[in-house]
Amino acid sequence: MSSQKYSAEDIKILEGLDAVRLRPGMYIGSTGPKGLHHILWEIVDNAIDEAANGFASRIAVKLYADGSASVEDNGRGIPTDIHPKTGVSGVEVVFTQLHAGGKFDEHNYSFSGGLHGVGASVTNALSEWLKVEVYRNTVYKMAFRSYFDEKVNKYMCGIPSEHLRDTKEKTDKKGTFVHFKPDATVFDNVNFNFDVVSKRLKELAFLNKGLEIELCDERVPEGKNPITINYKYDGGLKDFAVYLNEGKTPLYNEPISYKAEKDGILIEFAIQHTSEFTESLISFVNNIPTPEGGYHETGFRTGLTKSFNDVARATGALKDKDPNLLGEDFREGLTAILSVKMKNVQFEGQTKTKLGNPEARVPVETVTTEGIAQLFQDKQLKPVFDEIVKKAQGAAKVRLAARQAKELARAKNSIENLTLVGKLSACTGRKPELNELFIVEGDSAGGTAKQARMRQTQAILPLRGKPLNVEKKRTDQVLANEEIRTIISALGAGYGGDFNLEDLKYHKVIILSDADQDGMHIRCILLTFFFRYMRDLINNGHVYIGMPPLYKVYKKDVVEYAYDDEELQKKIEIVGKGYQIQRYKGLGEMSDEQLWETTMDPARRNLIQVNIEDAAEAEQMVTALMGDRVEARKEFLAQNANFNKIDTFIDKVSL
Ligand code: 28F
Repeated sequence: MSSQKYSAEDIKILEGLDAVRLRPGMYIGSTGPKGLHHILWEIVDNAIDEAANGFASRIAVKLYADGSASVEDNGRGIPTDIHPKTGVSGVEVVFTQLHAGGKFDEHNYSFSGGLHGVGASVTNALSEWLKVEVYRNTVYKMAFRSYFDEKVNKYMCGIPSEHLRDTKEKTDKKGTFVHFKPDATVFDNVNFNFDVVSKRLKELAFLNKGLEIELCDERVPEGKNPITINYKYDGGLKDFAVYLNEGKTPLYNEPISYKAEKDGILIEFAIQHTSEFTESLISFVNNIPTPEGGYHETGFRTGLTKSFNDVARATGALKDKDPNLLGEDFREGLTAILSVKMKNVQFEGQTKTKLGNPEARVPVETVTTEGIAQLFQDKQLKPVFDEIVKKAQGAAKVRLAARQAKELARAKNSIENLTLVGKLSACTGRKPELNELFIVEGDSAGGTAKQARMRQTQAILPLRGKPLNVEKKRTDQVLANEEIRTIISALGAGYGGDFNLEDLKYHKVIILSDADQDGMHIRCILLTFFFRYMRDLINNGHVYIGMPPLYKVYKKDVVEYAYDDEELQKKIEIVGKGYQIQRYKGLGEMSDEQLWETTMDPARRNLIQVNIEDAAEAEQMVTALMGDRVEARKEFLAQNANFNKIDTFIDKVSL
């Protein structure tokens, strides 16, 4: 691909930038935080492409105090020559023509491109201004801006304000620098979120072995130094696996990895088993996370099962007469990262994060099988494969024992189920789409909620004590827990591999717990449980966190509620002189009327929808909070000392 002549001529011109400003959602999904970050990713993606093609080794991202952001790479620099047909420079084409950059060109072998894959021009269209510098012996500069033109009564966007010129200023640098300020009239909020940006850059550094990515945040209080972080992982996906397994106990020291191309698809994976019982597979297509899975994951799982069984037979752990082990046996405690790069990707699913290309399955399966077989040839890896097989045989043993126990208990079980559901105050309505299940902390709050609820559509399930921390438990132990079984039977849709959304009896599952440490813990345990055993419930947006108010501000018959400290100040002003404040320490302190008004009434309540798009992060949080490593938990809690911060678990994953 490097031998290919590739200049301004190759760019295809399709549409003007007005269309983007007219309908931002069509190009960047939304004008919320996701869309805002999307226009940064478009620029970062181009720099990543340049690096992935072998021309750049370093990318620097900077967030400025004025709300602008810049990205710089040390690649070849966007072509500055003039496009013969249009008479404008390559730089101008890249930033003013939609679909520029050759991404949609057949012969240009580029894998990059996000959900919308529309390129840097979209960033320009949605920016107040955008400046480009190209370093090729001398410094070239160009600038664009967006403004309302009163003469034509029209918003002009991404208009060249300084045409590309060679400043003749000498430079040793090579590459491209792009600096832009998101248009505040387009986005709901123009603050880049440090956590979101740093997390994604770190992920990109893992996915692009050896690439150095620097993040500098200058938005610090006066007198403070900017925050600078450097990411560079010479181990690539292996380092990613080690990172994901922080706080867990690996079964072998170094992850194993493999990379190959098959039928035009580039496939790379790294795996490392731990002493945990759950599986965590994190997959990517063209550097984009695919938490909903898809054909690449299917191929990968099948490939692992096949090749590990071959390994088990080759080592003699499985005899001719023995049946194969199951995929789930080999995946117990497995942390795996799968990265696939291919053309013409189609994303499907609820959050468009599922790979819908069936042609990806077989090549991934083949490469996985070949990869494991080849790694197995390496005699030094013998102890690694022995551990993997041993772990899988242990899992199979438990699986068989659990099945026996289940069969024995079945008769008894069906009777028990009846009494379990007895704790539930069901609703009378028969339409699951309208029905809501409130899982309420404590019997007393549960009682209040029963008084407060709308019988037709709202069911109440009080939880006595804490449900089991499911993170470290095997399925049979989890199912032995009464609180957990109550939840499973109340929802009516099964669990684990048998979970079936179609049987779900409540389309909103609302966790209602106190705003204190205990409440946070219960919330975490429940989310972990749903994450592990009913992930589709979360993926399809059925899980919510109810938000009871923290304060009541009142005077005679004026009553206002505040859900956080900031709001409290506003409410105090509304109520005015002579106000009184009640701080709610728990749900139990509210009357049924108050609970209804503030927390349960669909017209007035605040609900946070839990939307786990980011399995990697949830995985980490869950491990830190729920795992048995006290140190990791302490560290996490120290960093998130304010218990309200646990909402980052929800905020972050729903951004
Ligand atoms: C800060 C963001 O955008 N880096 C980029 C290049 C390099 C080339 C290129 C980009 C040419 C004809 C489109 C250079 N030399 N960082 C970036 N680095 N785009 S974007 O070419 C764009 C194509 O149509 C480049 C030779 N070939 C390509």
